[in-house]
Amino acid sequence: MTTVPKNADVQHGPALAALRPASSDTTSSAQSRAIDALSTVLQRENGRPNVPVNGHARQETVSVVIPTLNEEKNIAWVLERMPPLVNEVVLADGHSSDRTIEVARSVRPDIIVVTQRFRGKGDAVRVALDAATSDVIVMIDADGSMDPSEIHRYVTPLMNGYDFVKGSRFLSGGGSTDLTALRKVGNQALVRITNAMFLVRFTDLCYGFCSFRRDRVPVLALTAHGFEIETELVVHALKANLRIAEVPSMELQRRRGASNLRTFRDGHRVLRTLIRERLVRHTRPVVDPIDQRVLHDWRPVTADIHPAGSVGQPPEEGTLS
Ligand SMILES: Nc1nc2c(ncn2[C@@H]2O[C@H](COP(=O)(O)OP(=O)(O)OP(=O)(O)O)[C@@H](O)[C@H]2O)c(=O)[nH]1
Ligand SMILES: [Mg+2]
Repeated sequence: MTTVPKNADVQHGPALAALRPASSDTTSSAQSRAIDALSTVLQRENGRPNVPVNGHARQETVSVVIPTLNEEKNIAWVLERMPPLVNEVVLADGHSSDRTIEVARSVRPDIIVVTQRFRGKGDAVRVALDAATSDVIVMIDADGSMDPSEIHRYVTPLMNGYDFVKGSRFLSGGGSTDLTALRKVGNQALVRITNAMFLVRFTDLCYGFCSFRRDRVPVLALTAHGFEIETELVVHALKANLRIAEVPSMELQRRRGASNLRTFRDGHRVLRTLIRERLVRHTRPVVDPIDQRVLHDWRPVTADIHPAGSVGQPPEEGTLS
């Protein structure tokens, strides 16, 4: 049985940090390869294989969640590149009018397909999270702009003490061949606003490649319907005091088909989310205020408990206790 070196993050943490320059816009494939190599070592030493639970070794499992809206030309590329560490794929479809689901099932027959209730990427993600069953969730787009071969970067930090991992196109080793000048400026402005509002130092914001432990989903308390889900995930992770890591990621151009994002409409939704989140202190109210009238309408307590005097009395003879 492989033993788990408890201090592996201490051993390798400085090495990872040394590979990561303080801030940079440049792309360095050498550094990216070095981070990947180190991730592989971490994975082998104290990653997924053996996590002791109650004295027994247990394998951690990984679900990949993919929102899709008319991605029949791209979904096969994504599914074919799933690394072996992925146990489960959940596809959350937005009532695609093309053959997205058919193609997905033909490439990966064990895929779990759920159909979202309403509209928008956020709604789809929330439905997919209800269906996922693994310990770790990785969220990835279906248009081929995010490379599944990077998934291990999102899983390794979770095995080393982090709760939430977000991809960044602006860390050394990351980059984008997809961002237009307008979107780049808009994203950077939103990053700066987020950093100023929440006193953090993120390098990226509007990017949906991320991962987290499934047992953290309740504290993430997601409500977003559209593309602002990515912002809500990050801000709620911050407010819930989760330990957050950023890893470099290379964004590619969507392979085929049209984007669903509208720069100004969705940028505005992200900004509104940030302002609302800054004004509301907690992700969820610590105390639920219950109105007296509501209390009056609820099932009376006497329906559920023994009548006074019956508690502790022995059952009558001949009755089953
Ligand atoms: N289920 C579902 N998926 C959606 C919806 N809108 C977008 N998606 C998916 O969410 C992912 C991201 O959407 P994109 O349209 O690529 O948006 P984007 O990546 O921000 O924009 P581009 O960079 O232009 O591609 C893709 O996998 C889409 O298929 C939706 O309403 N429902
Ligand atoms: Mg895209």
